[in-house]
Amino acid sequence: MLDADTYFIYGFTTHPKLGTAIMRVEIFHRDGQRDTSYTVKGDVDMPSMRGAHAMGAKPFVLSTKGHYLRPVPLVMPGDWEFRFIFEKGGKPTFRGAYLFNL
Ligand SMILES: [Cu+2]
Repeated sequence: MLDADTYFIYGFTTHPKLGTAIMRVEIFHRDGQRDTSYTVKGDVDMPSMRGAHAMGAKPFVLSTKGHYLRPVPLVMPGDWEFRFIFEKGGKPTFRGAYLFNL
């Protein structure tokens, strides 16, 4: 939940494999209305090689469908971590991390 009335869903658009995957975030109000007022940023890294693959928190691009999309280069097999930052009005309001294995 981003707040009492707002939630998000996320996931790669296709099962991630070596190469470039696309992380997708969608934000909804409880009534089902899409919310595109947030800025979503993300970064990816390997916890076992902290810093080796990080690029800094880069903004997702908002698609015409209201999907937040960010390309994620996955250059090695192993354990990865994607970190999310949700911002509203220029201020971070939520941070989260997603662990996955390649
Ligand atoms: Cu690595």
